[in-house]
This record gives sequence, structure tokens and C-alpha cells, in this order.
Amino acid sequence: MTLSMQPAVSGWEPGLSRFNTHCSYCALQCALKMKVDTAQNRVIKVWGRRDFPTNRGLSCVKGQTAHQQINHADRLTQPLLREGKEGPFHEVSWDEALDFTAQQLQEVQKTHGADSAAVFGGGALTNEAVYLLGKFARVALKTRNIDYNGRYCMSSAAAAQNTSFGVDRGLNFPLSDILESRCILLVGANVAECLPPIQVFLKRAQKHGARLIVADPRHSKTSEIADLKLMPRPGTDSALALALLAEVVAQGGVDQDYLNLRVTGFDPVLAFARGFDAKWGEKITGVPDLLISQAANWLIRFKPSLILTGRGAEQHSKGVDTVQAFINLALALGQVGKLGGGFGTLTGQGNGQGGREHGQKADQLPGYRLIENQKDRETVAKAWGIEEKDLPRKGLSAQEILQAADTGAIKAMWVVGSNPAVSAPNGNRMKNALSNLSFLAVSDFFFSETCQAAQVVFPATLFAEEDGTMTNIEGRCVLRRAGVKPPGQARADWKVIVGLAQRLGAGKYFDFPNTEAIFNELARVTAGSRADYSGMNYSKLERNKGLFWPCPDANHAGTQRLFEYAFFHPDGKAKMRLVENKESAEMPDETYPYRLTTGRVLEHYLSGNQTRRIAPLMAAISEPFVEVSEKLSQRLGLNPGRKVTLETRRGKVSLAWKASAHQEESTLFVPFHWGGEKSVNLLTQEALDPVSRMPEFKVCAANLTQDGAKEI
Ligand SMILES: Nc1nc2c(c(=O)[nH]1)N[C@H]1C(S)=C(S)[C@@H](COP(=O)(O)OP(=O)(O)OC[C@H]3O[C@@H](n4cnc5c(=O)[nH]c(N)nc54)[C@H](O)[C@@H]3O)O[C@H]1N2
Ligand SMILES: Nc1nc2c(c(=O)[nH]1)N[C@H]1C(S)=C(S)[C@@H](COP(=O)(O)OP(=O)(O)OC[C@H]3O[C@@H](n4cnc5c(=O)[nH]c(N)nc54)[C@H](O)[C@@H]3O)O[C@H]1N2
Ligand code: SF4
Ligand SMILES: [Mo]
Repeated sequence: MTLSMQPAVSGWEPGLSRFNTHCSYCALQCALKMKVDTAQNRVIKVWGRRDFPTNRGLSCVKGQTAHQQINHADRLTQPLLREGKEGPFHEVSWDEALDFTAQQLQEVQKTHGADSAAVFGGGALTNEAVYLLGKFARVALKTRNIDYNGRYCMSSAAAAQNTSFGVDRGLNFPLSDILESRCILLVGANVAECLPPIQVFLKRAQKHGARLIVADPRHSKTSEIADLKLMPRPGTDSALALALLAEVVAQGGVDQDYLNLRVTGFDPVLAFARGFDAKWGEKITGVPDLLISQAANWLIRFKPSLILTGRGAEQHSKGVDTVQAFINLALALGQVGKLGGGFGTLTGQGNGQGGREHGQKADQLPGYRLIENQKDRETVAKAWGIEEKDLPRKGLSAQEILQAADTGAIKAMWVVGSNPAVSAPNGNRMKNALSNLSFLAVSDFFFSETCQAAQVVFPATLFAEEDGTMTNIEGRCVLRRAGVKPPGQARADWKVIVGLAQRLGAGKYFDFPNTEAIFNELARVTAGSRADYSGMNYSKLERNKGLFWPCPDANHAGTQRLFEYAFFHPDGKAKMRLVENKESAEMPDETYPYRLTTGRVLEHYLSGNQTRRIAPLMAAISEPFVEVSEKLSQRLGLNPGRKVTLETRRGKVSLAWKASAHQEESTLFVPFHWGGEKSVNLLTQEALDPVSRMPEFKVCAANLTQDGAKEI
């Protein structure tokens, strides 16, 4: 069973306490209640909270077992340090680890310049940690090079939404608005496994008569409930969007009144679309033209119609253009800003949304302010009490930071809440990049593959061990309360940031007694920005089951729906931008005839450093596999008992395989939650989107051969 609904909790028992929290994993941030055996400091039961509107009592198998991380035997409980980068790690005191790290960072910067030190953050960190990490990089470390793993995640969608809407909030409406939709097109999103409670919302919408269209080259668990399945070849979604728009135009589905009132730039986009049709779409995508016409027809007829994209559409070297093409479609249909209709992107990480709002992205300052905008620089510098000229400028993106480590331009790095040794593309090169650094520090609560390349490891606290806020898939900021004590010497990320800032001589800018004080500063600094949190505080968040931004003053109830009346551009209108269809960076050829794509399974989370340690999750799936279409497996005569070798221009991996009855024939799919020899990122490529700098995780040319005598 993937989802469970637990009974409401009542009563009080001696020796036990309860606390409200949110799940440690994905962007839904399901509200959970945990029961604690206080003497043992152990969570003994977990419930999904029925009173919370995003999950309504639901939680998935990861949330139900998230507490098993808390007392896990593998937890890091003491800072680790080693001589050089090869020797054994020793447990050391916090002072020793922090002193050593500060000294290493300073030495590298003295010799190679301020920007030779980099910070690599993550979308699982709280808003408080993210805000402080961005401030730390610019004010204490004085480097321009800070970026985070969200670059691998939401960056293409964020860039396209900014262009069209003037702002980027994954969903610009509360999740429950899905229940109002009459037609939903999901592109490259497997919500049944990745955001399971949304599957329940989709089913409920279908019960009310909504049609669900799923575009995915695989027969995913999500497409099982689809009313219409489109199976584009990986990397062809922009062509699908263009063909759909051409059909909407041809079928008279353009809402001209809406465009005249609310949109600019539509004439050239519609004129361009007239040069295409469903037949052309079929040629590029492999989706039968009749299905493309039918999908367009449903989007026109069954309104409100809603288009949602996931990483399948976005993690491409043309991800921004692809998302843009779907936004153009949603605007042409006249749906964005209407209840139950429009466009949205399904954010992935627990704080993927807040993670990019508050300053750990190379080009942004808190509140989505831009680091290259003079007025934004002045506002933030003033709020921080520094000179504008001392604020570093835009730095490198995540993948470019790793590339710079490989070439030697970056010499020292602090990774906080990411495991790029597993999750970055072109893994062999990334391993070199990490070991090439003269100094690497990693903050994590479990020893990760990235820790293996570190000289210092800081033991972090888990979600249930420290207060902090997260901003979920809807743009709702929620407060997570601590309910258990951290093990050993484990310390919250924000405290480590403060400790290092003090040692770098910037302590006065980092004088915070607790996370609430950090949040209050964050709220003040974002006043007047696009992601305005200035009307939020901890008690208000708790009373209101979270608050949607912008929330610009103490009496403001937060903004659930962003585009009801206006978009965020100065003229209040949305913009269409003409995008042409492009090929993927690597197309299949004779040597590499298939399209390798990658993604997720329900039971594991991202690089797997957390979920590969949880027994029930490992019992469900312990190994990666390659999913092959039944037709292809028959054509190649694959033997069910034997492994296969998957090869691309960057490497080879030997894997178990399974056949999928319905799957686009050229598609090979591998989940990426494993490191070492089984890591599919040994095969993926570094082609980056020119705007978002997103790597092309979702398609590269590959070959597949049967292994010799190796039994599974
Ligand atoms: N169980 C679980 N849940 C998670 C996560 C996890 O690791 N595990 N991670 C979280 C995070 S950070 C994220 S970003 C989200 C991601 O959530 P999703 O975007 O839903 O996840 P993926 O599995 O990466 O990709 C979704 C689908 O895209 C399809 N796909 C692949 N290539 C293409 C293509 O070229 N075009 C189209 N149309 N589809 C394609 C895949 O077959 C897959 O079914 O999930 C979040 N939730
Ligand atoms: N091939 C392929 N690769 C991909 C993707 C794909 O679809 N295909 N998807 C990409 C996407 S969408 C994403 S989001 C990235 C994610 O990739 P990663 O950044 O590697 O994600 P995680 O595995 O969550 O890594 C987080 C690490 O930090 C730790 N951690 C979690 N929370 C905290 C915290 O609060 N503090 C500290 N200090 N540590 C913490 C965890 O234990 C874990 O080791 O992967 C990307 N890589
Ligand atoms: S992993 Fe996501 S869907 Fe599952 S319980 Fe946690 S927040 Fe909810
Ligand atoms: Mo992600």
C-alpha cells in the first residue's frame, strides 16, 4: 500500500508526548503528528494530520518511516576530521572541526582569491538555514560562488515562470484547487510515486468528471489512472507542446479575449504555431496525431484545464524552452489565474521552493531579489549592515561549481545538505572534481558518498530535532517543531554557520539566539520583495497551518492564488515568448541507439543517503534496475535471469532489468537513488540549459547489451 490514512489521535499517556511536524522528504511537506517515548527519546508512532489541507491525513511510506532516521545506528554524532584527504577519520570536538575548517578556507582564499571557496547548499534545508547560508557566503566567506542542488531540480521551470509571470512559485494556487479542474495534463511527472497524496487529489478530481492526460514515455504508476496517455520519446516535450498549441489554434480553442486582456507577446507565438500540426508532432514525439488532437480538444472543451510539469519535461538542455512552450499553451487556453485552471510546476524537495527564494542561488538574494540588480543589492546590503560594494556578484551555478573544482578554479568547498557524488551528472568526472579540491567539508546526518571525499564532516540534526520553516509545493510556509533531542554532538546547520562566521571574523552579522530570530530577520529582509514574508512570524504560522507568500504585513492572511487579478510584471500582464523546437544534446545513433532517462521510485529519495538505511524501504527495493519496453526486450532476446550492461559515451553500468508492457520503445529508464558502481549518473551527461544551467538528466543516447553468464 502506498498511502495510508490514520485515525485521529486523542488522549494522553504518561511518559509519552506528541508533537506536530512535517515530513523530512518531499515538497508536499505532509503534516505529521509523532508520538514520543520521552525517556527513550524515541518516536513510537506517526500519523498524517487530517486537519492539514495539503495532505488531509495522508502520508506515504517514506513519511511513515521518516522517524526511523532519528535513532538510526548510522547517525553521525560527532564532527569528523582526517589528515589530508586519504587517511582515516577521527572524531574531534566542534571547536577543533570549526577552527580547522575556518583556517583551511582562509588559507585557500588568501592564496587563490575569495571566489576559490564555494558553498553548495540544498533544498532540504530550512528557510532559516538557507537564508543564513546565503548570507554566510556573501558576508563571512565573501565569495560569489554559492549555489545549490535545486539547480538540478526546479531551475528550468523557475526561469520560464519568471519570464512569463514575473515570479516563480511552483504552484500559484493551493493544491486543493485541483479538485476544481475538469482537465489536467501532467507532463513528465510521476506523482503516484513522487508526490503520492496528489494522486489522491487527481482521482477525486476524476470522480467529479475531470479528464486526466499523462505525458510520459513510460507507463508510470501515475499514467495507470490516466484517461489519455501520451508517450513522447524522451526529450521531445517541446515538440509535443508546440503540436498541442497548433491544434488548439486549428480547433479554434484560443481564448482571444483573455489574451487581449491579460497577455502580451501572443501574436508571434500563435503565428508560429500555425506552421505546425499534430502530424508533425507525431513525427518528432512518436505520439499518434489523433491522440495529440484529442488532448488539445479536451484541454479546450473541459475547462478549467490545468497543465502541470515535472522533472520529466524540465531536466533537459532545453528545459526552460519546454516549460515556456507549455506556459504558452496554458495562456492561449485562457486558463492561468482561473480557479482550477492554468499552469503549475510540481516542486520536488522538501524546501525546494524556499530553498531558491532566500539566497543560496548564485544569482539571487533573499526574497527573490537579484544579485545583479543595483536597487536589490542596496536594499539587502543595507539590511545586512554592509556596504553594497562589498556584496559579491553573481557566481557559478551548481554544475559549474563542480566543473570549476575539476579544472582547479575552485579549491575549497562546503557542501551542506546535498550529495553531489551521487546526484550530479557525469559521475566519474564529478568524483574527480570532489577529490581534486584541496579542502572539502560536508554537513550531513548520515555519512554520504560525498563525505567520502571530505576532510571534515559536520554531524547535522534531523527535521524532528530542530525548529525551522519550510515552504512547500504550494508556496505555503510551514513551521516544523522539534520534538526529540539530537544524538550525541549533532548540531543544527544554522549553528554551524554561525560558528564558522564567528571564526571568519563576521560574528557580529550572525548574532542569533534561535531559529525564530533568524526567521524574523529573513522576514524583515524580504519586505517589499516578490517573495515577501514580512507579515509572517512563528506563532502566526502555527495558528494558520502555514501561510502563503507574499504576506506583506502583520494583518495579511497570505496570498493563496497569485494571478487572480494580475501577473507580477509591471504592466500586470503575462508574457508569451516564442520558442522553437530543438533536438536534445545527444540523439540516438548506430552505436547508442536508445534514449536513457532517469527518475525515481516511491520508496527511495534522491541520492538515497537517507532511504537506503531504512529497512522497510530497502525491503521493497534494494537495487536499481533498468526498465525496458517489452518489445525491445523481445527484440534483443533479453534473458530474465541475467543482468544487462547499459553504456553511454561516459561509462558502463551493469544492472538488473525488467520489462514494461507499455513503454515508448526507445526508452530505457533507471532510478538514480544509488551510488558507486550502480549509479546511473555515471552515464548521464553535463549538457546544460543555456539559461537555467540545468543538466540534461532526462535523456542521453545509450546502448544496452545482455551480460554474459552473470546471474542476478
Ligand atoms: N519517492 C520519491 N519521491 C520524490 C523524490 C524521490 O527521490 N523519491 N524526489 C522529490 C524531488 S526532489 C523531485 S524533483 C520530484 C520529482 O518528481 P517527478 O518529476 O515526478 O519525478 P521523476 O521520476 O524524476 O520524473 C517523472 C517522470 O518523467 C518521466 N520522463 C522521463 N523523461 C521524460 C521526458 O523526456 N518527457 C516526459 N514527458 N517525461 C519524461 C519519467 O518516466 C518519470 O515517470 O519528486 C519528489 N518526490
Ligand atoms: N540522474 C538523475 N540525477 C538527478 C535527478 C534525476 O532525476 N536524475 N534529479 C535531480 C534532483 S531533482 C535533485 S533535487 C537532486 C538532489 O540531489 P541531492 O542534493 O544529492 O539530494 P539528497 O539525496 O536529498 O541529498 C541531501 C543530502 O543531505 C542530507 N540532508 C538532508 N537534509 C539535511 C539537512 O537539513 N541538513 C544537512 N546538513 N543535511 C541534510 C541527506 O542525508 C543527503 O545526504 O538530484 C538531482 N539528480
Ligand atoms: S515523502 Fe512526500 S508524500 Fe511522502 S509523506 Fe513525506 S511529504 Fe508526504
Ligand atoms: Mo528535485
